[in-house]
Amino acid sequence: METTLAIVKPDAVAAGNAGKILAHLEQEGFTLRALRLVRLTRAQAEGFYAVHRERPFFTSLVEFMTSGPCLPVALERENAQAHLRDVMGATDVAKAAPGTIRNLYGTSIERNAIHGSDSLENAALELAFFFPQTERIAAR
Ligand code: FUP
Repeated sequence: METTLAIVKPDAVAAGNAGKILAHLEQEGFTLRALRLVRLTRAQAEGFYAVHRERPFFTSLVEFMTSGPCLPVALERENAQAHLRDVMGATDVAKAAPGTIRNLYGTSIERNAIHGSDSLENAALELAFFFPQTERIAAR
């Protein structure tokens, strides 16, 4: 069984959509393995998105990700990493397929409701970023 990282982003938490997004994920067969409500510091947000440091949207993205609490969650499922990316939809809400989480709850390319690891390698790094092994409920 595979585990990946999702973050319900500050826009979705502020809009009161966190519960609906978790329910959507559970209906897709994901099991919750770890969950936190955190307000990222600037340094944490910059570190998490370090790969985008040189991109024009980086400053705004860090502002947004530190603007309020977000909800990192470890999700287990068969093929969890790829399936989460399908269920999330495209980065740009305008291009996200109907019924995807970003289509349902996002409002722009930046305020797009949810993050999901984009590879298994990044899933391992991002899970460790938020959840020490001791905080994760062991897979069955
Ligand atoms: P994704 O993996 O779908 O979250 O997309 P990226 O890793 O390419 O981008 C990470 C985040 O940067 C996106 F979720 C939103 C933000 N972003 C922008 O604000 N503008 C852009 O043009 C691209 C990404």
